[in-house]
Amino acid sequence: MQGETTPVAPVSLLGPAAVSAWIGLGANLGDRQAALRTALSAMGALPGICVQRVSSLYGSAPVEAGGPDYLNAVVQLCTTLAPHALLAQLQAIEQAGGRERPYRNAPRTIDLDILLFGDQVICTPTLIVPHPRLHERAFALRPLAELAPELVPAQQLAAVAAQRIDRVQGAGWAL
Ligand code: PH2
Ligand code: MG
Ligand code: MG
Repeated sequence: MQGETTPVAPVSLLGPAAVSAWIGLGANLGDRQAALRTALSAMGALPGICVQRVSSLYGSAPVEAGGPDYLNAVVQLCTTLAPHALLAQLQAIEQAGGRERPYRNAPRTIDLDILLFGDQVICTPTLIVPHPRLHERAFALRPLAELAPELVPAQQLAAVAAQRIDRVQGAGWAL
């Protein structure tokens, strides 16, 4: 029936303490697809993390930012890491991917954002979860809704419908 969704089971190879974390990936400089692929395999190689599911790739117009179009995706991780430890690991992957931060929302080789961390609400100087701008960004909501429609209210998707975003057809991640 329309509107009905199946909740994502908290499956984990890491034991009962593992939590589902939803990571937004974005890149708009260099070989964007290679950067997302490299970040995905780096995440999967970390102790305490397993990659559960990967959305399609989406091409999107920059939102509140300049530069070339982005390639975006969302990945569901299962992790035993604490939120700030996960953040540190994601930042290390960004660093290894040549991420530079000359100004806010500057074009970037790779951006990895924690969108959701289980059902936790976190508000610290270095990490806010749920991501504070998740609800206003089609480039995060659309791939998240592809993986977990129950997490994205239809009215949030409707509110960002004017933002240009297209699912990449064909080879996609070419994993
Ligand atoms: N990231 C931003 C700002 N704007 N626009 C798109 N389309 N995709 C992004 O990943 C993105 C953005 C800041 O992180
Ligand atoms: Mg971001
Ligand atoms: Mg970021």
